[in-house]
Amino acid sequence: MKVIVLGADGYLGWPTAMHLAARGHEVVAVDNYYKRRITHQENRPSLTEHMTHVERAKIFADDTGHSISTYALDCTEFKAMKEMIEQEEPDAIIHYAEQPSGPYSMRTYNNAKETLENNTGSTLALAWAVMEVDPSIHIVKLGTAGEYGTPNIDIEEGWLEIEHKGRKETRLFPREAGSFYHTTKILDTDILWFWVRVRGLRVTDLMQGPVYGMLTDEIRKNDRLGTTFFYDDIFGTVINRFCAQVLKGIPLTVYGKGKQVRGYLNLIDTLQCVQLAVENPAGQGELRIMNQYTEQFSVLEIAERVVDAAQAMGISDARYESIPNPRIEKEDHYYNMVLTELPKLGLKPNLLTRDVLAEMLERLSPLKDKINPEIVYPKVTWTK
Ligand code: USQ
Repeated sequence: MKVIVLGADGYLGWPTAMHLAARGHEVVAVDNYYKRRITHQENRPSLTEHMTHVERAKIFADDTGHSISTYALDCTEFKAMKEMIEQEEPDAIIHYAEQPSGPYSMRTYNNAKETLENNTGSTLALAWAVMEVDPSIHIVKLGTAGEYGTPNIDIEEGWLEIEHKGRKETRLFPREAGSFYHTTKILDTDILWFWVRVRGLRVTDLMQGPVYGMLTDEIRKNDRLGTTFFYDDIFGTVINRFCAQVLKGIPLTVYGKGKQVRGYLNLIDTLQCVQLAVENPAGQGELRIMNQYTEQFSVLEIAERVVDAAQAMGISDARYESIPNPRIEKEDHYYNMVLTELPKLGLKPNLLTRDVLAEMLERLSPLKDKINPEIVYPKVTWTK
């Protein structure tokens, strides 16, 4: 299949581009370096050095013979997006081109506005361009499990059958996000659902939990093809942060009680899931929503696993501590996200074992001196 990856310079986008190309798909990688810009502006660069997607595509082609064509293009620019899609005639477009950080979106009015405009703007430009060029192109949007919040009922895969005053209806599962970023993802889903209903687009929305890890088949073969790794308070996600913290001798920053539960997955499972979604497209006129994670953990369970893996490697002072929670979120709650669709399509989970954590820690170890303790402790709070 021919697949365009929007946001192909990023943590998930670049590994996805290589993964699909290595498995025989024709890949077009698109990015405007927005994430690079904001992470540098905030003095929170990736711990791993990474060349641009254009440079990495050249190395990948030299190594493997699989060429990936590249564009440096702003996905909120409708005209440029439309021309690129017209030119490339893809079967599917994977949409990662979004500002993905909750803390960033909560910091200033300008950060909130930028997140809103970038995320909903790119989604609308994509939907409209697909409507004008070819509505049979399958849009695969990376959504987030954070759209659902933490309801006191099981989280179904996108839809909920409701019985009200004796009548039945199936509606989008109620959404209640925990950050302004997550709220923009709810709006993205609504934008796509509107155009599915009105113009019969073909869309898959993947409700993904926090991702961890840095190694994929392609990256293992050549370090220079590596992806980004953020451990800081704004762009880092919890498992990656804890790995960097434990190496630097910083007690792991458990926010509040640490009983917050989410569904997590390894980077290589994101690649599996996205490949399964692309190769098994949604129907025309369908908004297919799939929950995307492999294991549920509380923050405390994660902290315990990271401490255990670190101690097994001889880091004897590894420990965690509870710090005041900078976010407004439930710290002790019911959580059960249904997971049936992706396993039905063939997802084989790679779990968060001691070996997996040990490998991450070993891989990060040579970068220990580059870890800046000044950007670890959270500075953005939800309350001011
Ligand atoms: N947490 C800690 N300590 C830390 C960092 C986080 O206890 O040092 C807690 C948070 O309070 C939260 C949980 O860990 O309860 C997850 O936080 P996170 O920062 O790893 O993830 P989150 O902000 O929810 O967002 C990340 C990605 C986002 C993606 C989302 C999936 O940044 O792009 O959409 O994971 S989900 O969380 O399912 O919405």
